[in-house]
Amino acid sequence: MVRNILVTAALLGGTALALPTAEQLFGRQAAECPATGDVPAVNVAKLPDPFTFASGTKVATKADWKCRQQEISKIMQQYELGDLPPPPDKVEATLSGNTMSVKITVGSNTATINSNIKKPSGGNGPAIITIGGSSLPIPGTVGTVSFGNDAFAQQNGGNSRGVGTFYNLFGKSHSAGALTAWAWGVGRLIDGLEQLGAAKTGIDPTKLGVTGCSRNGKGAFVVGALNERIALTLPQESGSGGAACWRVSDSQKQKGANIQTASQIVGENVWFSPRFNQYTSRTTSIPEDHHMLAGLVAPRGLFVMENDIDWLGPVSTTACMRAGRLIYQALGAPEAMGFDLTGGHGHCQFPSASRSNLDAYINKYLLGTGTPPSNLEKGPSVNIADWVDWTPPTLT
Ligand code: MCU
Repeated sequence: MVRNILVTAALLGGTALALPTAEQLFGRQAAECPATGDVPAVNVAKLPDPFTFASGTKVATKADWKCRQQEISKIMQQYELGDLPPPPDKVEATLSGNTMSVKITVGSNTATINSNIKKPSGGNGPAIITIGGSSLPIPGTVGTVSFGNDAFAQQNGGNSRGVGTFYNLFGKSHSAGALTAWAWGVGRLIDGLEQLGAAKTGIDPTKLGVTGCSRNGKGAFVVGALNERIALTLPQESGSGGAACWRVSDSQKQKGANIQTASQIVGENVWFSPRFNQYTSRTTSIPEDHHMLAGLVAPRGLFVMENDIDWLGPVSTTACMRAGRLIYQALGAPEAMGFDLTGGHGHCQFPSASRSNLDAYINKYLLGTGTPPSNLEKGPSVNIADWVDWTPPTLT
């Protein structure tokens, strides 16, 4: 693999090559963590403990957490997301006007993705990658980079499984669901931005955010979780499959709520891997839940926006993301994750009441000014003891 050669050359102190990218460094770090094979199913009614490895070893340090994150990522891929492939053999990016074209080579297959770029007004500044567009009030000082997720992996009901650019590269029966496919595709857009550089694109590839709403909000969350190079993840009204936890949604459904559950979601669309199907009627057997999706983003910036719509699971998203914030607290970064559930507006219509909170996250993690409030949570009241029976450590 090209990547390994580059990493090896960099380790040997080769000067002819550019410094390794964040992804290459991350790959090197992976070698320092214990290898994770498949993790067996469990019987855990509450949200599984993020701070205990599958082996039973406790997470005590921030370095342990980096390894546990890699394990959690693998477990999520094993149970629901499908496999995230390694980086491709080759990426060749070009820029013509506002269009960035990224040609991707995987073995003998090639594909090109096109992205519309809007430069930040100040030049050489941050940008937000938009998954299928965005209704957020993105300030002019922050650019945008479009990702055409529908073409990359279709999300058009059960018959769209395996359709799109990702599956042209990896084969129709690849295990990745659409969310994972998009995460891989966004990784290639970031490769393209790194390769072209800020002088050409006007975008600093170390200051990237990602957003999307509803089904594309699930996408934004998974894109942020699986791409270390994203500084700020902004999922909007992602609901079930995003900010909601499968277990909490099942319990709310049993109490009579009209809420989307794992059993429903796998019949509606192809967001998840076919591997997930066997677990949706017994979500308590899954050794992860979506508080750990937030945990994969931690301690990078994460601002989760939700709406008061039953189908999205207001209690589920609030409880799930509170459990996620316990991970941020354990890492000593309580300001880096905020949760804002504001109702009284149409689905995916950003409410002005959330503006100051959104701005605080954009300012800190993309523009480098100010600090968001610590432990930001706005939502219905939940009793977290119903869902969490582990005690977060203080990671040193
Ligand atoms: C909240 O996202 C989805 C939801 O999961 C689906 O059940 C529903 O069909 O569509 C929502 C959506 O994407 O709305 C635009």
